[in-house]
Amino acid sequence: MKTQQVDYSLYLVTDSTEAILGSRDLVKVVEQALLGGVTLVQYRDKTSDTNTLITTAQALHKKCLAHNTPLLINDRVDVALAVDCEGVHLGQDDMSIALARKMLGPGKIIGATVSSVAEARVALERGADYLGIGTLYATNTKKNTKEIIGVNGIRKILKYLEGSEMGRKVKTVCIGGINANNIQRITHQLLAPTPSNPSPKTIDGAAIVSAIIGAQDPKTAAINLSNLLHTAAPFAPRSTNPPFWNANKEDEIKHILNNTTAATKAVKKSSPLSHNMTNLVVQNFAANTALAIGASPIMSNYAAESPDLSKLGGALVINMGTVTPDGLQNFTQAITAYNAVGGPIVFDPVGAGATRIRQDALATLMATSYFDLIKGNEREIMAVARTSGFTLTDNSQQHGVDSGSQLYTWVQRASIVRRLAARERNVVLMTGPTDLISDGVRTYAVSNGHAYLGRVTGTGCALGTVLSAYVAAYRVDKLLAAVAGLLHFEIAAERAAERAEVRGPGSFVPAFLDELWRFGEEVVGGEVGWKEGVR
Ligand code: 3NM
Ligand code: MG
Repeated sequence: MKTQQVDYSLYLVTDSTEAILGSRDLVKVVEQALLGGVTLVQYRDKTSDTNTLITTAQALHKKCLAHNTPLLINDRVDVALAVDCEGVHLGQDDMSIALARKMLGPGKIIGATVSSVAEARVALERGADYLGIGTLYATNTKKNTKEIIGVNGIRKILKYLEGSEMGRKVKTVCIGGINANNIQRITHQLLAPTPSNPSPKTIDGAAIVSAIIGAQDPKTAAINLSNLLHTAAPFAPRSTNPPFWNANKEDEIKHILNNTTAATKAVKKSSPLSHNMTNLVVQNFAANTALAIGASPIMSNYAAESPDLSKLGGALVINMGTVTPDGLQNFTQAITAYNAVGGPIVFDPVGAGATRIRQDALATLMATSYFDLIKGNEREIMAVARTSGFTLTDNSQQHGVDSGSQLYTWVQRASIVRRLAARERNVVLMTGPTDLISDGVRTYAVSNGHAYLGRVTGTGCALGTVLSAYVAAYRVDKLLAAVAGLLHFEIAAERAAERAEVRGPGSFVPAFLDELWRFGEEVVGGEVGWKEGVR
């Protein structure tokens, strides 16, 4: 069995402990997993004596051969030699790759655990056939994991590997805490093509212990994981594929306006559900805003309702405005439900970066969720960008949840918005006097709006609600759905402020709701533009 022919996609790593295997027979469990479609097996047993290791490895090898699936042994080169299986997997404290290669010969597979670029470099130089990159997420299966590196840690290593021919050739799997809830998001977000790099290096597979070995029915678990791995994530089709990459601007403007008009019609016609998990300051205003644009709001912070709500064709708003431990748990539960059905999620990281607690909440949410759209002011989006792994020079902490003065130049902001969207494979909106919005390829600037919006509490959050209705109702193009929602909101504010009876923020509010309501199907012309150098 040649290394090149190995299918790394669904890589089963075994565990013989009471906590995961229980009292079941490992060989039978692995056989079920093979029937379910695992493509590679690693026998990992940290406690049994050598004789048991060899007997079990022999039995496992027989089953694996019957399914034409390679068997690797964790750590024990001697056991691999004794049963003449297909190779070994070596941790950082195990035998060196060079020595193992000498003992096993060139035909065997040698894999190495790596957690950093430095370790990846060494493993590559020493001739590892594949890298097991981890620890992705915290796991109960391996207690002495060195570091939780998350999707960003994996990205860094993949980026490093992309830099050399050997790196591009080496196979990679990620490991740690992978299960049916997160496997599609992980593969979706690790593959983030951009126009300059349409096929970036990504992982070749997912290495899994407890989600298969610990499953009640390992065969069904493997079938399910394999299906998830081989079908696009439910949210993937809405990651836009721009038709106008090389088009001229006039055509592009026409295309934008056709789509935004259609999106506004779609919202009015379908009255999409906007499920808001939002803070107590803005619940009333956000609900009124949703009603005014023709959407159907439900304000529910109780996640137990979300499996039902997620099936109604609407979208979810996660607003971090008044975050609490309970709230965070409700958020992740609801996100899981919407991600599972591909229901769009708008994330509003209110006050992100302002406190340690919010920073941690942001990190948790970013690590466990796919958000279709992230919206925030400059500081919030910069905090999100840092959490996503960007190194930004400015470290000034955010003081309140209002936007404050701008810290970055226009070009820097546009560049971050675009790169963040490309990395997260979603849409990112940075609000400000000029709003910047991008799907990682197309980046637009919208300069509509009015200063009164900054004098009324909850307008930013209400914008999140509007955007949710638009991405729910208009699935043709996620970016343009969001642009449409943004225009609806900002232009209604302008029209309201121009009304004779509006004397300040107080009288602005009812006028704004009126204009949101009246904003119709008229063609909005000449009010959207972009600047050179951003695309
Ligand atoms: N190695 P589960 S994490 C065996 O980080 C192993 O190198 C890891 O188990 C590493 O799929 C891990 O149950 C355990 O989370 C993964
Ligand atoms: Mg080891």
